[in-house]
Amino acid sequence: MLTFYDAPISGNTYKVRLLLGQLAIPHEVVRLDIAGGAVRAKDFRKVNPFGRVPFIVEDGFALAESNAILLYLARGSKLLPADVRVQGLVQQWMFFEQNQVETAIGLPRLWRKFGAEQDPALLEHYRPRAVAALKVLERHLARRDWFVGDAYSVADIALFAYSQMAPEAGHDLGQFAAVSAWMERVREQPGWFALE
Ligand SMILES: N[C@@H](CCC(=O)N[C@@H](CS)C(=O)NCC(=O)O)C(=O)O
Repeated sequence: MLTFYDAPISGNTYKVRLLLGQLAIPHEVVRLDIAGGAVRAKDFRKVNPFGRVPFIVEDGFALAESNAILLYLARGSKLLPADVRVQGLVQQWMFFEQNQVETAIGLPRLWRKFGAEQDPALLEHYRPRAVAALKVLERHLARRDWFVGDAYSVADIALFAYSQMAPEAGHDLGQFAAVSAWMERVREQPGWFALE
């Protein structure tokens, strides 16, 4: 049995929730309260030394990091084609997501939406980085429907999670027509559901 340690609000857990739903993978959910500190609690750290969600355990095999979890769970499915070069490109975009998109959009979104600390200097630090990342996505999607090849893959799931939050982080997606059109295509995928 697969156990999925989940929490609402998080874009990283949303990626895994979406994939589990779209691939109809049987699992049980342990829902943790991030704001209440459950993810950093001693008991959870015993199970998951990373002290973060998402996290999965399958028959004693434990895995952290949202994109590693997506790649593991999608193996052999239409969301992760077998071709090694296709997989290389999927991983390229998933590393880019963690490195350039997730923090630059996710942190300002968290601060603005949930009223946490709002250090103007930090917001200014992340703003150009998020815009630069969105421009990379925009240029890539200008002539393509999907990030890799001609089909929806785990790369699209990974990149959708935080780029959809750009407006909540203070960015106008009106300037990113190709990204906006791609988001609509993602929303039309069977089994898609919105982030809570
Ligand atoms: N790079 C990790 C990031 C995991 C992460 O930062 N998770 C956040 C939620 S998005 C978390 O567990 N926060 C709990 C806390 O900081 O107490 C991934 O992709 O899974």
